[in-house]
Amino acid sequence: MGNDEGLWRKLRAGLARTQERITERLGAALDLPASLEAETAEELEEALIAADLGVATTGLLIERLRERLRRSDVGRPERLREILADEIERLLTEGPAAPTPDAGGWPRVTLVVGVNGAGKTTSIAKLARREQLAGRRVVLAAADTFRAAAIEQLVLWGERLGVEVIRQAAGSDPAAVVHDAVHAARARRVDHLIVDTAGRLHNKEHLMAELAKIRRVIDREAAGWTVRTLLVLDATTGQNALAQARAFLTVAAVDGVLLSKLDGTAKGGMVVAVARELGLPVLHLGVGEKAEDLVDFDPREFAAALVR
Ligand SMILES: Nc1nc2c(ncn2[C@@H]2O[C@H](COP(=O)(O)OP(=O)(O)OP(=O)(O)O)[C@@H](O)[C@H]2O)c(=O)[nH]1
Ligand SMILES: [Mg+2]
Repeated sequence: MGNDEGLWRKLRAGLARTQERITERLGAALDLPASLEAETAEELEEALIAADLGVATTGLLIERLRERLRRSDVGRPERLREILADEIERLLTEGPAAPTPDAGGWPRVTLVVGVNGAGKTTSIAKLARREQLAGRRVVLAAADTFRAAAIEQLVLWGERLGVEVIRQAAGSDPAAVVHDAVHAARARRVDHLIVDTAGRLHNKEHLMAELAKIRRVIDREAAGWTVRTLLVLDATTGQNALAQARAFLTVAAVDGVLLSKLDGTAKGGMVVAVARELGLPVLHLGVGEKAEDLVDFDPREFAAALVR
């Protein structure tokens, strides 16, 4: 599904704070014909680290900019801004080809994981909306049975969107909810079953055991379906989100990341850090609290929006 121009405008607006932070430090330097004076390089480095690109990635980026500028003595007055966007795009696209959001066959199950408050439930509503717009049938499973309010929140989204939510009482076995949901999805010939999970359980072992149990039920009951685990990370938590992601990766295998709350944070560089430092493909960006506020990730658009 192509990205709507309005959403990219929204993403650019969302990234404005990151972009301002980068450009206000560098001012005119970014618009000069390519040159990287020591002072500019230092400012740029600070700005990129402040945007949460990560120290290692920032170092690599500065190194590549220098090298590129050394080589580009061909006389074409490239602006530093363009070269920077180019190199950020390169950082995001090198390495093994990232799966696109719709790669793999249908029907599919997406297990949505992430720590408390990361934006899982809201993001599920956005993903459901995205599927509706693509003409696909979707069912949601309220497998975060840890809190009654979590179930209610998903049910409310289901009512708003006109999407069925499979639920049981709070405190029931999440794997049993998923079992029911797979059967409901099959009976209704649904294309995509999206599963909400609890971010916090009593401890890491408990969480790991629960996710593994859900996964076993899916593998058994939805044999032959495409199964994806999508990790939701809150961009506003910066480097802390990376640490949380690393912890999560010890609990469950993850296929891709949805980075939420990119609207109005100055930490847009998180997208680069997730891709580089976790080696996980970024598939979607959350840019608001409404069901429409989801953008499929595009490295070129993103890099341009970051340094504009
Ligand atoms: N601005 C903004 N807010 C968001 C975004 N995504 C989620 N939120 C808000 O973040 C808060 C937490 O979102 P939830 O979807 O409830 O997060 P969760 O991971 O399901 O939380 P738990 O169920 O408590 O683990 C809510 O107030 C959402 O409206 C986003 O992309 N942008
Ligand atoms: Mg939730």
